[in-house]
Amino acid sequence: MELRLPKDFFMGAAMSGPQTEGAYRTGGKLENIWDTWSDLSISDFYNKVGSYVGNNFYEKYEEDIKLFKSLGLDSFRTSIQWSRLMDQDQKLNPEGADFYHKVCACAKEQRIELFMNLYHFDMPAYLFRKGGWENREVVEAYATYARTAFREFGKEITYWFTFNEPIVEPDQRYRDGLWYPFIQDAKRGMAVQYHLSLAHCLAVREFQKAKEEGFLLPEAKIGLINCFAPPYTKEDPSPEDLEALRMEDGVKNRWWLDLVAEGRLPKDILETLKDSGLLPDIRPGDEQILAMGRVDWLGFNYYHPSRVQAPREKFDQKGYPKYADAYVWPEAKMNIYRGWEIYPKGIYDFGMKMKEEYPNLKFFISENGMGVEHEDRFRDKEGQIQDDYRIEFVKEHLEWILKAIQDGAKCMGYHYWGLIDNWSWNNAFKNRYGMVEVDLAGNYQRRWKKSAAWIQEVIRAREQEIS
Ligand code: BGP
Repeated sequence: MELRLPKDFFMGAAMSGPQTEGAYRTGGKLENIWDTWSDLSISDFYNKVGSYVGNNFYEKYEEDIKLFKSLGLDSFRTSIQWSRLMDQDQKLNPEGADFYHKVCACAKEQRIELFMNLYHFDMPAYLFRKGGWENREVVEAYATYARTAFREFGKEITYWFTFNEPIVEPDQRYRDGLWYPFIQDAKRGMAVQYHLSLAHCLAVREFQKAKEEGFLLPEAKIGLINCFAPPYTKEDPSPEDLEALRMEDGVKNRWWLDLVAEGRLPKDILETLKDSGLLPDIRPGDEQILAMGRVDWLGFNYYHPSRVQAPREKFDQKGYPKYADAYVWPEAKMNIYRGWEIYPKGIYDFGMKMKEEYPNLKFFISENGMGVEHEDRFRDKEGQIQDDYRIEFVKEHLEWILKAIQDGAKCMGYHYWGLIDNWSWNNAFKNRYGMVEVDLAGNYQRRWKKSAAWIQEVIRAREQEIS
C-alpha cells in the first residue's frame, strides 16, 4: 500500500469547549448539565475531577493555537458553549461572545482554519430543568442560539457544525443510563434522538437564512459530526443477527446519514419503531423541517466498530422490544484502558459505504485518537512520554484512510482528537489522548509527547511516504 498524504488533505486538531475551557463560572457562563452532575455527585468523576477545569484553554488559547501552528496543522475544531454564549433570557452574553471573538482572531492571525461546532453534549442547566431534549421548546431555544451564533461570528468562521455526535446523548443519558440523568427508557431515548434531529435541521435553516441575509461568508459551510461506528455481526449470521445489524445501522448511522444527505429519516426504521411502540411524536410540518437537514459535508468520528448480534432477551425491562446485543469478536484487539476495540479497517469500510450509498457527500475524519491511562510509565530520561502506541494507532488509521481515498472515498482531511490532553467527561483525566501532555499539578503546562514530533514530520512530508 503506497502511503502519501495528498497535498490538499488537511490535518488538524479536534477539541470541545466543555472539555477544555474551564473557567466554568467566569464571564457570565451559566451552569450546564456537566456542572449540575458534578455538583450533585462529584464521586462519579474519576479522581473527583468535575466539569470545572478543562485544560485551561480559556487562559491558554493563544499558546494552544500557536502550538497547532508549530506542529504544521491546518485547522482546529472546538465548540462554542451554549451556556457561555447565551444568557437565561436567550440573549447574547457579551462577555462570552468576547472570548470566542478572541479565539477567532487568534486563529486568523496564526492562519489556522477554525471549525466551529455549536453543541458538544453541553445543555445549559436551566433548559435541562425544562425537560432538555425531551421538550420541543428546547429545540426552539437551540435554533435561537444557532441564529445568534451565525450572526455574531458569521464573518469570522467559515466552517460550522450543528452537533457533535447527536447519537451519544440519547444513548448515554436516556437509553443506557450511563450519564446523568441516568434514564433507561428506549422510548424517551427515541424522543431525544428525534428532537436532536429537528434541532439540527432548524439550525441548518438558520444557517441558510443567515447566508441569504449576508451575515455569513459566501464560502461558509455547514456540517454535522457523528460517530458512525461501522456495524458488523458474526461471520456466519442468523437472520436474527442480520436483523440486529439492520436496526443498529439504521438507528445509529443511516438515521443521520439519510437526514443530512437526503433530508429525511429512514422509512424502514420508522416502521419498525412504530411496530415496537417506540415511534417519536412526529407532528404535522415536521417533514418540511427534516427536509432542511441537508448539509455541505460530514464529520466522521471514528474510534471503534460496533459488533452486534440478535438480542438474547426479546424485551427490555420496560417492555420495549430489544433490537440488538453487543457481540464480542474473539479476535478483537482492544484498547484496554478505554475498553474500545481498535479496528483501523473500520474507517475504510465506512469510506466505501459512503462511496456506494452517499456518493455526493464529502466527509473528513473529525475525531480519531487513543486514550491511555498512567502515561507516566512511558517517560524517558528527559521526561518526555514515549507514546509509540499512539503513533502506531494513528499511522494505521491514516493508512486505511489513504487506501479509502485511493479507492474513491471523498475524505478531505483528518483531525486528531484530544491533541492536547483534555477532560474526558466522567473519566476526567483518566485516559489521556494528547500528543501534547497537560501537567495538572504544574499549572496546566503543555509538553510535547513523542507523537507530537511524529505528526509534525508526517505533515511536513505530505506527498511523501509516511515512515
Ligand atoms: C467522542 C467525543 C469526545 C471525546 C471522545 C473520546 O465520543 O466526541 O468528546 O471525549 O469521544 O471519548 P472519551 O473522552 O469518553 O474517552
